[in-house]
Amino acid sequence: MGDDSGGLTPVDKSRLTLSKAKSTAAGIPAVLSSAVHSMKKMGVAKSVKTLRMVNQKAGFDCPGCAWPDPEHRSSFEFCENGAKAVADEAMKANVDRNFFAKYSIAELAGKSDYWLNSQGRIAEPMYSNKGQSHYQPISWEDAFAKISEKLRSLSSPHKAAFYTSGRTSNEAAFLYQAFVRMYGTNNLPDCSNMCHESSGMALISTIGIGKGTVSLADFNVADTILVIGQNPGTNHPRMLTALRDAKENGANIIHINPLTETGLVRFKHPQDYMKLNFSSTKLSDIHIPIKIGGDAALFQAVNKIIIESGKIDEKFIKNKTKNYAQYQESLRNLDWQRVTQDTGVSRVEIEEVAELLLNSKSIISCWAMGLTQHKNGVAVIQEVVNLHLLGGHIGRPGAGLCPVRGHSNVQGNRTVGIWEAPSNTFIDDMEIGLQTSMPRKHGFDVVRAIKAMEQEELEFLFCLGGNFISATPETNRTSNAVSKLAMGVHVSTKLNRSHLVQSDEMLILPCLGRTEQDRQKSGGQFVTVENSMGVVHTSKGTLKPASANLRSEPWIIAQLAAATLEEPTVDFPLLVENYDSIRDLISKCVAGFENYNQRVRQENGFNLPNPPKDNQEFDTVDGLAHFSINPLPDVNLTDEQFVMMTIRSHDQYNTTIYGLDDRYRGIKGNRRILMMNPDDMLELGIKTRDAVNITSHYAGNTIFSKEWTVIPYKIPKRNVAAYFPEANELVPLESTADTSNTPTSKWIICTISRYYSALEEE
Ligand SMILES: Nc1nc2c(c(=O)[nH]1)N[C@H]1C(S)=C(S)[C@@H](COP(=O)(O)OP(=O)(O)OC[C@H]3O[C@@H](n4cnc5c(=O)[nH]c(N)nc54)[C@H](O)[C@@H]3O)O[C@H]1N2
Ligand SMILES: Nc1nc2c(c(=O)[nH]1)N[C@H]1C(S)=C(S)[C@@H](COP(=O)(O)OP(=O)(O)OC[C@H]3O[C@@H](n4cnc5c(=O)[nH]c(N)nc54)[C@H](O)[C@@H]3O)O[C@H]1N2
Ligand SMILES: [Mo]
Repeated sequence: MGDDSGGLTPVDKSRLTLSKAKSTAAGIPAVLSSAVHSMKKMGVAKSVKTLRMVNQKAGFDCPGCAWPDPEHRSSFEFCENGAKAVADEAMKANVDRNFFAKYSIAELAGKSDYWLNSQGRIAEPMYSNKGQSHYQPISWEDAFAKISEKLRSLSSPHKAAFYTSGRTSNEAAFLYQAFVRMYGTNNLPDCSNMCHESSGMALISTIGIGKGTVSLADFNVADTILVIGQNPGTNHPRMLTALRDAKENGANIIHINPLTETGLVRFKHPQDYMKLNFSSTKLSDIHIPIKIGGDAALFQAVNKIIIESGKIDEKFIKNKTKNYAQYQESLRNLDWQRVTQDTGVSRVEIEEVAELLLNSKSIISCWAMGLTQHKNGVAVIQEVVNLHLLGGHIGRPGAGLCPVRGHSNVQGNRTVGIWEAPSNTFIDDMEIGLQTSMPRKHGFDVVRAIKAMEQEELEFLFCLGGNFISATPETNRTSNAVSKLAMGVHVSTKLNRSHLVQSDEMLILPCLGRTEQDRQKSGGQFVTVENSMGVVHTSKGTLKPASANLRSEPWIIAQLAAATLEEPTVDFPLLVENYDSIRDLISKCVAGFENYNQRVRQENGFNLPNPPKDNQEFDTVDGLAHFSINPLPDVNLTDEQFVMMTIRSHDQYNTTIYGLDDRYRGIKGNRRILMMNPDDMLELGIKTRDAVNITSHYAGNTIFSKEWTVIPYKIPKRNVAAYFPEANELVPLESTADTSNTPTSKWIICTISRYYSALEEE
């Protein structure tokens, strides 16, 4: 393995400038930044009109993230990054047949992600066959004919895989999984596999539901809120409003993160500027600068202190939980020296955190990728669950678990069946609702799908959104695997790298985005989505579609199903004439969606059932919540090794790069950078802006990547950080979390050496 091409992600560079990381998030710079972004892309009038519809009751759900909307909304219910996401979708459809005639696929592959995205919306369906240098236009009809012919010709339905990225509506996701299962496979890998899969696994096994247990109102009455492995200032900016309100109501906030992360230091609400209130709120009371991977040790230590203090909820533990005695026993001999070594945090600091927690009447724990993308992703989240079980901090006002989801409907996608490992109950209900039989054998998740492509067990990949090549690990290896496929189909809004790594035949099908009007035979349609807190509500696009040749995702799936399935028991195209019919079918097939059409039209939508949150009930095998006992992970590094986390900058949405600046961290103009502790730099004799090579190591294999620019950053020693997706070439495909199989994108063991340019070597 390993080549020295610098990987498959060409980078854009302007001049790298460095400044001090910001201490205050949002405020006027954020308002300005979003205004500039949207106005550049949309023009002033369209910007104002569009941004006023974001997250309003009659408008569309922000495609930015899954954070819920408050019941009493302001006219300004979006954030800087939501505005960027909206503006990005509202671009002109310049990526048309002329564009593809001008640039060959090879030329496009040489462009950066930033350049690709900034070309505009894709205007019409495109096709390329093996050996062709350029994409050619194709009619929708011919596109479906080609795809269905391929699907019908495969020797088994299991030779095909169907990926989903989490922006898809409930209506599209439901139809999609119904089609795929009627076709005959559960090969439904999705972005969750790389995201919150560890959360789902940890929560199902302990509290009986794979979702969080709090609502927005709980933030107002919580005593203490933990924010663990998450950067809300950049990735969930509207969460800062909830944290500020919580703080004003007296909550303490504890931030556990190797980095300080701007939003959690100080926060100014953009709206306060409108009211001329210039004060900012200090958000986190305690910041624990944990070493990457140290969280399990931290939580075991905290839980041990809580148990030994005797301040536990004995009644809850006795009546509602299992395995407490074993858990207590497992912590008896916890090794403090190991704890302080693994966490990089002193015993005094840990005791301070534990003290605050054991005196809190209600605790909320929020987390994101800093916990899930680790080898012990499931186990470490179970340790957070243990904390909540000790104090009965679940299913009461102000208390509960809060995995903060990423993509705006990723949670809804799972609820309506996007899962390669469906439960028998789910399939039973689908079979009854659709009067058909469906496969039960579990399918491939993302990592297994890539390996199956490598082995030529898969021949066909359909992607409903997303950017498979750039989001997945080990870019070179994954690209090689994908190029072995007979056909790749991408339903997309914007051009991305996945369109440029060629399978034998390739199709790009351009679709409507969340912000655009969707008209079907019966008239204008809305879709529905589920936010991070289990509320299902409507979303209705208001903008004129970027091109007349775009189609809605439900329409695309329906046409494909009609062209492919022999004798479907439902008339897919008829369902799409009026999305109410799709929702009626969901009512019949998926638990919790009774009277869907009626309930989703209520003012704030409706809550899906959530037994732990609603009644402190746990839908596990024995009806009890489970304490989990997990050994600490091995986080030892040798003298030469570093551990790298791959994180998001402030100017990107996953693989969509809006710009080259990471404003809050003070890093501008270059994304191929490596953040390093200044003491480590001194030890290695590396100066600011020196170029280095990075080699990642896993199970005896190495991956080499050259020329990364080092910058000093406040990060624990021997920890380094680089940006996703540039660093994905270094994430080993084999390195995944136990049980959830999520790539360990926050734990990449690597070594670092000086890079000498050809000139220097001479
Ligand atoms: N603007 C914008 N919004 C987004 C996205 C985007 O790209 N841009 N992406 C969306 C998606 S899909 C998702 S999943 C979310 C992602 O939201 P986040 O999870 O906030 O995203 P990351 O940048 O991956 O940040 C992970 C954080 O975990 C910390 N961390 C890393 N390793 C560890 C560790 O071992 N322990 C602890 N305690 N912390 C650690 C990092 O320092 C970083 O602050 O955001 C969603 N929202
Ligand atoms: N190293 C590393 N890798 C990671 C992560 C990490 O932290 N580090 N994070 C992981 C996480 S949390 C996630 S969720 C995945 C994200 O993986 P994906 O969801 O696959 O990636 P995105 O970048 O969100 O997808 C962007 C593309 O989606 C398309 N798109 C946008 N809107 C729409 C729409 O409305 N409909 C359709 N059909 N297409 C649309 C556009 O063409 C755009 O180019 O990446 C994962 N990969
Ligand atoms: Mo995600």
